[in-house]
Amino acid sequence: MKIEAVTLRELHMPLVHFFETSFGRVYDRRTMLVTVHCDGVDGWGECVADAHPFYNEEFVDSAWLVLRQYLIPALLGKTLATGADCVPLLEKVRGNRMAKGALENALWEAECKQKAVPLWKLIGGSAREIPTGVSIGIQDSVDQLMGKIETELAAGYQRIKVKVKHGWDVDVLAKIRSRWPDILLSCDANSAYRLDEIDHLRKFDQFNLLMIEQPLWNDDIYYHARLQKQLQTKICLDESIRTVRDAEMALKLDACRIINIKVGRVGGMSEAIKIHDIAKTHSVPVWCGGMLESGIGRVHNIHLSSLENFTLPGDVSASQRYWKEDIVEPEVTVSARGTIQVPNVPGTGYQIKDDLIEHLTVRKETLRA
Ligand code: OSB
Ligand code: MG
Repeated sequence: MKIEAVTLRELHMPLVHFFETSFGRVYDRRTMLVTVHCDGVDGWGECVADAHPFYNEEFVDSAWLVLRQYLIPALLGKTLATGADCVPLLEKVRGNRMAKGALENALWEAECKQKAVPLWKLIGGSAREIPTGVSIGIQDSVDQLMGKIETELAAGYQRIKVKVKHGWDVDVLAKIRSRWPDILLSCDANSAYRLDEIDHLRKFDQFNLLMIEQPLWNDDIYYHARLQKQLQTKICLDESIRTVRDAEMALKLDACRIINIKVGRVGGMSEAIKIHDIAKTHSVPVWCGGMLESGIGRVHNIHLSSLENFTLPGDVSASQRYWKEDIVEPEVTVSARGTIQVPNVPGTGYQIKDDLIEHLTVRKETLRA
């Protein structure tokens, strides 16, 4: 694959419903797409960085800059045998994993199209369909949240995850559990708590949660290990796991008993696969997280989730939960059993809607070799 040119795009996509986490509420998504043009084949990747550096350090504008000034120039004109071969060429740039991941995933897509194999096969997956859940943000009222949970359960989703923060946690979980005693339920704090709140966090144990996701600092592993010793509920790390070394440290310290893998957060498919593999050797299950992706990132998440240790339902839900119209066709749909089919055709199994993408694009730049 000769990398002849790379196109960057920023899209503005209004969300069907606002999404609120412990770090704030969003009504729309500023997202970034990367297209690699290689020997007549285009591969697409989505940069999952947020509009603001609140989930982690990256944001759309920083990713745009680092891609155009450093990452894309490091690849232009190069001939690579595989998508994964870009990783050492991008290594000189520290961090900026969401920016790197968009580029790497675009190259994996170009590779699977060129080789005419399904993406899941190229990455070593096996599952024909994947179990899915939903992540439900903080709402204006508990009644509104209960209504949403009802809708998602009726749609078939296998696991409900709710966002928690101070003032929206124990009482809310108690209400959910009293109405639905047996559903798979988890919560995500996005780093809202501190270690001195251990007595408060121990109250979560009464709800038989599948996990509590990222209760403490976004960059911490050690104190999560201290917390895990005092909680019955399994800790799942999201923000803290940026590399396979982070995952190894967390597993060895017993800082988490479940890992959320986001392909963008860890810098692309190669690192995501390594984290999947190391968790498997520790018998720790993983699941695929989401970042309110458009169809392009969502489709990569679906293929990634076909690896065998993705045994828990992911945050990979149907397009229509997020967008009035998604930028891929067919849109991502979920069966009444809460599963998504992994397309078994060459490439990703989804087509890009060029006209809609053009319509949603607010910024575009092509860099050529
Ligand atoms: O922590 O998993 C998270 C969305 C934005 C930033 C962080 C997170 C999330 C989600 C949404 O939980 C998952 C999704 O539905 O895409
Ligand atoms: Mg999370």
